[in-house]
Amino acid sequence: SAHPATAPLPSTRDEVSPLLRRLGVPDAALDGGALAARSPLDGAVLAHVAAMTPAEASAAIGRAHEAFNRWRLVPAPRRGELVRLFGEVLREHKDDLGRLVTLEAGKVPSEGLGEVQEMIDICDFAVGLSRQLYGLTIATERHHHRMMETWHPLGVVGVISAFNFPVAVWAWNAALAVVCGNSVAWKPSEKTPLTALAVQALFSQALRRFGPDAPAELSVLLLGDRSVGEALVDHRLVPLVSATGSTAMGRAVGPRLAARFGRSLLELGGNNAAIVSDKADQDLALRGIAFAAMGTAGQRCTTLRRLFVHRTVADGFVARLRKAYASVTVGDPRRDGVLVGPLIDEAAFAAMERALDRARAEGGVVHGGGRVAVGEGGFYARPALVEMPHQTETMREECFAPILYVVRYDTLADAIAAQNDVPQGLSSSIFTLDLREAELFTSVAGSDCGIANVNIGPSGAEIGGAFGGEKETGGGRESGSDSWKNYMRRATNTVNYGTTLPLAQGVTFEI
Ligand code: UN1
Repeated sequence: SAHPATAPLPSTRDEVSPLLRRLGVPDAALDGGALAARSPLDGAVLAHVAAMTPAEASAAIGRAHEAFNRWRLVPAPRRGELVRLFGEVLREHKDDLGRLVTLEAGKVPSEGLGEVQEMIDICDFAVGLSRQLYGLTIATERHHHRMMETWHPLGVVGVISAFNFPVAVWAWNAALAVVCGNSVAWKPSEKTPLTALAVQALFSQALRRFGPDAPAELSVLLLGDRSVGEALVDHRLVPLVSATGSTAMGRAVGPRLAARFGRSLLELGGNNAAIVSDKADQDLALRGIAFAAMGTAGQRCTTLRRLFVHRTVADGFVARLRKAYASVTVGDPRRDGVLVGPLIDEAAFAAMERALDRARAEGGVVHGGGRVAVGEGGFYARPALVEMPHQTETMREECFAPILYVVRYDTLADAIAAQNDVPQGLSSSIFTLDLREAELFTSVAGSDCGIANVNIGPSGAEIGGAFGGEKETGGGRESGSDSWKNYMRRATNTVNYGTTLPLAQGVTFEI
């Protein structure tokens, strides 16, 4: 329920308890633990949940491995039935879980609900997928032989998720992993343990509805600090870890996994750009850019951070953008009309201030920015639009806050080159009505990102496509398309149904 601008709001702590109860999180899980769960809305401590030790995490992973050994034998379409039931449970609890996302991650209500909708969507996708885990049949060179591919599950799939998509990222991974026959071990962000507990409770509900074929520990939750994440990454019974977070996190996780030949699926930093051509529909561009840059308070990995505007239209367009920036309502997301909620914590706000200071020193002109007073405990920032003379070093780094840098360009080739000239490669857009420009942007000589859009912003991807990016973004693809193959191993099977043994490549070997 939304609140008008002036009416007093209930404390986040009061609001969260009945929500958690309805979501099935036991009271005992919320008190006395070492990990404080806070709301970014007001900084209040919502609960103290128990943090695991690395040894406890390893033991839980062992139990998930036992669960995998049983689950892999359940036919895939039956496994899909579990995910269908989970989607049903999510639909029943969408409002409560969405609200919990608002309270714990600070998203505005439509984005909190939108995140749960993404979970439901990936469940639907995975249910269909459970009947489509297709392998190829391949022409063999030999008589009376058949060659084919079979896809098998991997084992315990580790999931490390970030605070900014505290529930959907797990679901993109888990829904696919489970229909593929894996179990899941989840290390959520320390900043969002409550949503993780709620999701785990909802998944357990689906397991109970499914019946005795479903192992109770098909999904285990590993709450705790970095050492728990390390226990997951180092565990020899975890063949794949899908990790979403900063490039720094990926640099720690990737090589550590590689050292034991574990697989990684990395979704790391984005530093996403959009190009506004002189041939753009400017109204459409303005709306797309405003959401992509300011939505989620700039805390999506797909958030728009760099804007390249054709010099001939830049003055007018930037003036309109400044107006949009000045008019957007920043505040407690539970209030009517608020589009931009808080940053996750004080450190995020400090990082934003530092980035703006550096941009100024590089010749940038900053519009907006600074703290907005909303109660006392939360860190609310006015989104900043920063006119830059050219693409500077500060612009090459991802700062997880609502800062949009604007640079003017003369030729599309220059704009594309500048867009690509950063270490990250997640998402990108062009706004143009010119067919040649649009096609060039999506061509091999265009954007180097995993996502390249035309006439929509870089954020807000649907689950149906493969999601992820290149370079320091980590190269992983999750969610739709054929991402499921990441959660399985491929076996090539050659079957001889003849009575002779012809060797490949014409080799003879008579005994
Ligand atoms: C993220 O920020 O971790 O495209 C992922 C989007 C969302 C995914 C964001 N579907 O913005």
